[in-house]
Amino acid sequence: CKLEIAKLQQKLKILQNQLLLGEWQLKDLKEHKYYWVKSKETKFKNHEIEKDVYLPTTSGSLIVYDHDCSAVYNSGKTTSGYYRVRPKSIAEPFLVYCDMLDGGGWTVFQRRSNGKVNFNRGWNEYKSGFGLFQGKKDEYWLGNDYLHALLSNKNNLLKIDLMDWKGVKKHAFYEDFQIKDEKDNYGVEFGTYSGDAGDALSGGANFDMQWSASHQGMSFSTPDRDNDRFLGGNCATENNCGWWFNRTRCHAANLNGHYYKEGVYQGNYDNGIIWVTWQGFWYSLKYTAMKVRPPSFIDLLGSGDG
Ligand SMILES: [Ca+2]
Repeated sequence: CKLEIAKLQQKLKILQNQLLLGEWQLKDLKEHKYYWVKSKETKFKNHEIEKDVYLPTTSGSLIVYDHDCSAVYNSGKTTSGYYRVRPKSIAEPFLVYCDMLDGGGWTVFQRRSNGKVNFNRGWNEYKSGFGLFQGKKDEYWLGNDYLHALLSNKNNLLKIDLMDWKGVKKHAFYEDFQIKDEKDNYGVEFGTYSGDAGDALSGGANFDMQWSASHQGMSFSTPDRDNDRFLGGNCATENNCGWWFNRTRCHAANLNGHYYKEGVYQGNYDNGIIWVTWQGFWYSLKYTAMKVRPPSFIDLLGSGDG
């Protein structure tokens, strides 16, 4: 009889644990609306009767994968979409788009595709991230703290996918991509370039441009936090975004710039979405994605998910 009671007590404990887990999951679902997508009921012209219907996303399960999208890929999930990952150096799991094409395992930390998300934001928003985390082409900045956590303690390959307004695609690879933590202003470092878009992160072809516009070793600046080398002002204010700006010329690549709805643009500042070694300062790109994965995944086809 004693044995039976002990068994029952054990069963009860298991059930209690399951209940606790269920409660936690329910709480999590309620608190994080990013598990749900709004269905677009724009059929109704009268806005008063527009309804927000919430549907589970493809990432609707509460599974948290280890570290990054390469771990998701290795676990057998080879469909592109939003997954929850938790790099070991950060306590809270976060949602991110995993690009499982292009060799698979890419963690996407930046995307521009339609100009719907405002990238003119301050330090804290770039720190913790902003944008939409629902659709395949949604625009977002993952957040500098998350990016730092993703990149820490290992080598990473950075791939940048670019597309112009004619649908022409180019890409750039950088080995050993790293960013520092907040106390070092999320300073960026990168290694050898390869690809067909040109090495804009290093500032372009001539020495003058490299001195003035290379992004190597630059701190992150935002309109409310001037960490650049431009003594006459704040590059982030001129360019309306956060980025790793340098001096005078500010940048040779800026993928967080203003989203112009055409390629060629004019203005007081060359503040579009720029990759200078491909389209110059006065052409704003239509699509960009910045993504990372461990170098062991290296895939030289470079077709991209863009
Ligand atoms: Ca400055």
